[in-house]
Amino acid sequence: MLAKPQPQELAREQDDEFARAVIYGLSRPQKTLPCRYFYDAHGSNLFERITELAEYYPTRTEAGILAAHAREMTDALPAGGALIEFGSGSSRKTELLLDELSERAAYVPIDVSPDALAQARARLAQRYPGLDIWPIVGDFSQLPCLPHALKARPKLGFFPGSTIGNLTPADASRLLARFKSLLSSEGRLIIGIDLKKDRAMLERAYNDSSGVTAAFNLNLLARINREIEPAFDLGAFTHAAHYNDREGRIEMHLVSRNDQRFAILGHRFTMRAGETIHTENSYKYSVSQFQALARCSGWKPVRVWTDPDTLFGVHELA
Ligand code: AVJ
Repeated sequence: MLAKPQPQELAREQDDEFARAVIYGLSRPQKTLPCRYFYDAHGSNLFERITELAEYYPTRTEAGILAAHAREMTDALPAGGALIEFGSGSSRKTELLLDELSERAAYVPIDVSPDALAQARARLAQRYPGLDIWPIVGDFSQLPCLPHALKARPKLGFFPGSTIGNLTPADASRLLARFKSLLSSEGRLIIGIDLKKDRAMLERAYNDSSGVTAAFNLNLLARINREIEPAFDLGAFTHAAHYNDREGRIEMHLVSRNDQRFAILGHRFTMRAGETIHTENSYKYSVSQFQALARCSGWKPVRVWTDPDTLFGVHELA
């Protein structure tokens, strides 16, 4: 019989997974690193700072849309229902919906970080004393099982922040289909996605003048240095972000300043001056493009709310 893994072994397993993903990504012709590893404690702080930048419009614009239309977004969920949030993090934006829902619904935040869940739960329990909170530690993309007591309830999914924009359209469609099976046939989904717009405004949002996005991008290498081994000279890389018009996405890269070599756990890598590590995609969708993607995934688009400048879209799918 296998012994139950001890916490230390679990941590080791996660390290191994990180190291394996890094070595795999850096071994490809176009070097890549998965963007989910941006969010260690440092990276999460840097991302918080990004959301407050003048140039980074998505977070505040989406919050404005949620605040203006929370009543409509939640009106389809009957009393006794459950609001299920995928990748809830600090659950800040959720308060805009809970202000309407807390008297009649349960809240199920799903997140990989137990700390973030515990903090959010403590804050929400204070603010909404009657709210029934069922945190689930897990990766929303791996479709955790809902507690039995929740399965039969009417469900409203919530996936804000344009997080789905990190996925290719094919992967995004698969994720939407998985959400559909978790939320069952009567369920609805409120999902935020950044809209296509003028290239200059998009590129400003990912090349801010205070260099916070650059620090966020470089933190991926700093994290490898901290958690795997000190492999990178951070001064030998620069941040670059550009809009790829053909693919409809912002791409973030780390550009090698010169010819260099480095090794990670005995695996040797070389880079030429100007060669890049592709670290993130952030896809942008017009309203009709996103609705088409939703339809392909088995959802019916119901309503969409945007801000007055049509920078960001919040969709209701049924
Ligand atoms: C959290 C994925 C929505 O793509 O805009 C912000 C991440 N990267 N600045 C985005 C991000 C650089 C963000 N998402």
